[in-house]
Amino acid sequence: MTPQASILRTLLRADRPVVMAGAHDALSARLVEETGFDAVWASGFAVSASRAVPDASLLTMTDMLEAAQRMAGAVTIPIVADCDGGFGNVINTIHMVQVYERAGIAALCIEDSVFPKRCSLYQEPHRELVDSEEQALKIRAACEARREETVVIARTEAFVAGLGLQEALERAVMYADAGADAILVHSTRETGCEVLDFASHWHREVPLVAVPTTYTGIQVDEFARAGVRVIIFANQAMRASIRAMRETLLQLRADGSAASVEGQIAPLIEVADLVRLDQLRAHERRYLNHGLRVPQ
Ligand code: SPV
Ligand code: MG
Repeated sequence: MTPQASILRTLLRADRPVVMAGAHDALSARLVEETGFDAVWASGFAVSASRAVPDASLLTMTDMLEAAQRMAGAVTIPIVADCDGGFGNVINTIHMVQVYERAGIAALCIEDSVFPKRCSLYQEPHRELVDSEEQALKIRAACEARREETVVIARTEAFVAGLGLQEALERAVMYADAGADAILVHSTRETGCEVLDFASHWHREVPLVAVPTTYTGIQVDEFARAGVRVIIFANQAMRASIRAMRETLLQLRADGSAASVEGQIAPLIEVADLVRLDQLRAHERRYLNHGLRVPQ
């Protein structure tokens, strides 16, 4: 049994919103945990960016699993893995559930984009979705493939594909009937109108999840009041790191001295704390100070 999956299930039943943040590697996942988020979103967009490729099914399931697994190794809070469309058809999805579950990932988010996918945030003239019956079967198969309490989140891209509220609701109902533990309704509008409208029409117990990347003006509490129980800040940390690295590098290039950036970057002690240098020191004291030497 994955304890993180039961932690997440308890959070989903709780009386307050569940707030997650996206990570792209173990270090960013640890920052997500240290800053008090409930869970880590292993973002396909961010993991792809960290490998300097677009979020377009260029990385394999193994690549994505490895990234999520590294995150899981660095934190105690649940990892919610962005599994795109299950990395293929229903058979690929079943295999995916089995390997992700064995890796201790608490939750899997499966969307109705066709393979190869294009990130929802990319402008696409014709965005195609998997047929709703086929996708519902995929969700059912994912749920049935579980041996543990792994949370299955079904995500619909109906709004992103321009198919409107009715299609979004119909798909969400089908996915909930297929056994999904939560429904992620995605939207890339600049206002949260699609998601809030959807929430006002959602009368099932199955909790709703939103990813407010483009509709930035809505507070967590406002989402919660509207009936959206889970909020994912999917890529802000990764985008912040790009800005910070670029500015620091530009300054170093311009000034030619490390002093020019020292005051604006993480002090070395912060890096040491993040990588748990104290644990290394404790192990050295315990195992290397009795005649053993640190290998050179
Ligand atoms: C991700 O973070 O990879 C997501 C959210 O799936 S989005 O980028 O908006 O598609
Ligand atoms: Mg994604």
